[in-house]
Amino acid sequence: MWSEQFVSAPPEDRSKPTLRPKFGVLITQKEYSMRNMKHRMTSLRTTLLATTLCTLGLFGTAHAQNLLANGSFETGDLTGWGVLNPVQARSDEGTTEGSFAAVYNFGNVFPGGYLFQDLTTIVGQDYTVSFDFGGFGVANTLLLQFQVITDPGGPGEDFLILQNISSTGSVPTTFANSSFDFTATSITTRVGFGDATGFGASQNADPVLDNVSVVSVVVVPEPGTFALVLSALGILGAVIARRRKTA
Ligand SMILES: [Ca+2]
Ligand SMILES: [Ca+2]
Repeated sequence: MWSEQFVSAPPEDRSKPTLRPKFGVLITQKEYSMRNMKHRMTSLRTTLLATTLCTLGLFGTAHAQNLLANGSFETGDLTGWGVLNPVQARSDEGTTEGSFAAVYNFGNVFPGGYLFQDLTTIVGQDYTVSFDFGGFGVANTLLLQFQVITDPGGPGEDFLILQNISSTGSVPTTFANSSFDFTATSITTRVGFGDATGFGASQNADPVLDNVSVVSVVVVPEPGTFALVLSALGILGAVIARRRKTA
């Protein structure tokens, strides 16, 4: 940082050379003022850049995070999911992401397979669920029942979303993306996908699910992130205050 004590020239005599012992060079008061201003502007730009990177980087990461475990079934099994009735992770009936998808009713067993995950959610927070669903096999109508349940197993248990999505069986599987928004009303929210296809339509055809994600719509910074950003903003404020004071 430049030291004011080495500048002795009065304001009305800005062309007078002034010795700055630290660097052993002569500069005028005007040059000194310009260098000093340039240094302060560089500090201000650095602080602004740091604040912007901090905000975009840390907040952006929070926004993109999939709250589901193994949402694309790429472990090759159903790790992370609760499973009722027959569902398998398979690689031979089509996928939209990676090498595996969840296949219901493979081998013409009894239909009614169900996958679910219970997520920790923030009351009042908006979330988006996205997934790809298709039917594999003969051209029957296959149904996937999509559920979002608040407070599963608790006194406030209720459906936030209950929606059947249909697909017609084909080879290869034709997938379509679905996306739903919900606002959490409890600290636990269940996202479930059930095979609602009737027994006859399940013969020689299978519902296939892949690429499932749940993300927060509005970014929720963690306390540590908030402190970091506030700290950066504090430095920015101090730099601006200093500039005003010395201008
Ligand atoms: Ca996959
Ligand atoms: Ca089947």
